[in-house]
Amino acid sequence: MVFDQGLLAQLREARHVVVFTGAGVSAESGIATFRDALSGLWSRFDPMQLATPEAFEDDPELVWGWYESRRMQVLGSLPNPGHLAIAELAKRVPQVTVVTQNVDDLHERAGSANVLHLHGSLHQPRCSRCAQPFRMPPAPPVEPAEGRRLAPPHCEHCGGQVRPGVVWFGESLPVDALEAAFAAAADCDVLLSVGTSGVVYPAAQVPEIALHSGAAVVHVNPEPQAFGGQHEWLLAGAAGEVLPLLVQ
Ligand code: BJW
Ligand code: ZN
Repeated sequence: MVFDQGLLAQLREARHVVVFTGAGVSAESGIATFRDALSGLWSRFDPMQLATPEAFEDDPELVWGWYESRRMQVLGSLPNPGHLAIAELAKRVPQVTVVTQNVDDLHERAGSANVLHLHGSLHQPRCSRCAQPFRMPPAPPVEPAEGRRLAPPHCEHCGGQVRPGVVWFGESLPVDALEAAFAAAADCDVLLSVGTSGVVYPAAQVPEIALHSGAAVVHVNPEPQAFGGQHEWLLAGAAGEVLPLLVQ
């Protein structure tokens, strides 16, 4: 793959790079995306039955079982060359801020520090009543398979049902992470938008803010992305192939 020399120079001279990631960066680790036509989770599951607070109220066993099966899958997966290249970038640029919409911990396991998680984490469940964090036992009594219902545990403080620590549709994003992501986007010289469809708000504002603040925005995605403007670029390909070449 041949990169534009102007783009490479901007990256080399950048003072602050934001890497904004979505499900596509974890696809090569074997974690399904949401909206890919054949393999995306939303092609097989109804988000309104699984990823809303109402869904959890209506059928906690269905929702908890689904998230536990996804958590188990992440625990059995490894960071891929895309995650590793993002961690490597931090050694070459004075400041790198990783902003992810992903609920896995593969950036951290690849070595990225201070990752901003806009949509929470599969690994930080909390009480649905009093919001206290819940410490998961090392292994579940029954390893949940896709589609298996599982009763959520109860909070040790108030007895409420424990819920996944992710952000569902209609819920607010964690204010501190969102504010830090917006501030980083307004400050950066280059933003790499990796493996995201960019349709879920307010997260999708992050690259928009960078663009409006004069940064170069580089999309890394095997699918064509709708964009325009002289400060926007598309590097067409899989994150695990493009990023190691870009960062070398
Ligand atoms: C590769 C690849 C490879 C594949 N390499 N790339 C403004 C307008 C319209 C609607 C709204 C709006 N503001 C708010 C809303 C409502 C809603 C929303 O945005 N809806 C739109 C979808 C229409 N937003 C919300 O509800 C948010 N909350 C909110 O706004 O609160 C305020 C409020 C309160 C009350 C009422 C109204 C508003 C919360 C959104 C939470 C999203 N949660 C999810 C689930 C998390 C838990 C879980 O994991 O189950 O987050 S949805 C899902 O989408 C998940 C993701 O983080 C998110 C983004 O998806 P992502 O990462 O982009 O994945 P995909 O699959 O879409 O794309 C993958 C990409 O990778 C593709 O482009 C592939 O081509 C590419 N790819 N292989 C590189 N190897
Ligand atoms: Zn509680």
